[in-house]
Amino acid sequence: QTITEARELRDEFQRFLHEYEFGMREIETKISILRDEFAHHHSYNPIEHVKSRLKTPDSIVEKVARRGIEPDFDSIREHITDIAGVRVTCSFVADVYRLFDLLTAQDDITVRIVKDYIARPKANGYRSLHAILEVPVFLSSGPIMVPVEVQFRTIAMDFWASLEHKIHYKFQGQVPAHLVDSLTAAADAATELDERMEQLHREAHSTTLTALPKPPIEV
Ligand code: 0O2
Repeated sequence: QTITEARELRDEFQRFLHEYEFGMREIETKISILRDEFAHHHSYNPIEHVKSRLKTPDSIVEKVARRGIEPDFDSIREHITDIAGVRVTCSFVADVYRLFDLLTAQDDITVRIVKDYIARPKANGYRSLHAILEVPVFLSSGPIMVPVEVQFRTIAMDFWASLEHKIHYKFQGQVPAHLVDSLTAAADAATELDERMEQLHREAHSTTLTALPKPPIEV
């Protein structure tokens, strides 16, 4: 292979990754507009934080090999849909579904896959709402549709998933049984906490000032 061909391949790979970065930015913008609109017009912020990441070239190569995908750009585009990822952490489960509904109702968004691990948690207790969304990106050569994996979850789900991920990584997938059991129990506790916090939030909002006891009148 000549140096020119190697450079062409490098440029093509950079263009390939840029497509995902632009798609990710489109989704980030949509989410930040929703967040600002909520804050200004509903005096409520349903989003705690948003985190985005692009899969590293190493991680893409590893997935291509693990899944037996043809190592060309078209096959990777077709089969790997989580190169761009955005994680939206909300306060409550109701906010997770509200955000999902608002984002997926937008005309330019196409919903490719939805995996509701909140309605049906994974065996280890993992909960989150996953969606592969396609968003248009307008390049100088014309528009393209870019898939972005959006994960919606609550703070409690995020806390659990982040610790589980670290434990999984530390034991390279071979997590001792007693830790697996503890993690599953912790996932149940996180679910209960989500329910109690949401209930509390609803009660606080349905309690109007007039329903509160009046402070004594000072004379
Ligand atoms: P990262 O670094 O977060 O991107 P696959 O993508 O092939 O591994 P699948 O079935 O296509 O799996 O996707 P799925 O089930 O929608 O989940 C993929 C992503 O969800 C993972 O990405 C994690 O971010 C998260 N996830 C799924 N299951 C678990 C779990 O049991 N524990 C934790 N902590 N996270 C989970 P990556 O690529 O593994 O990692």
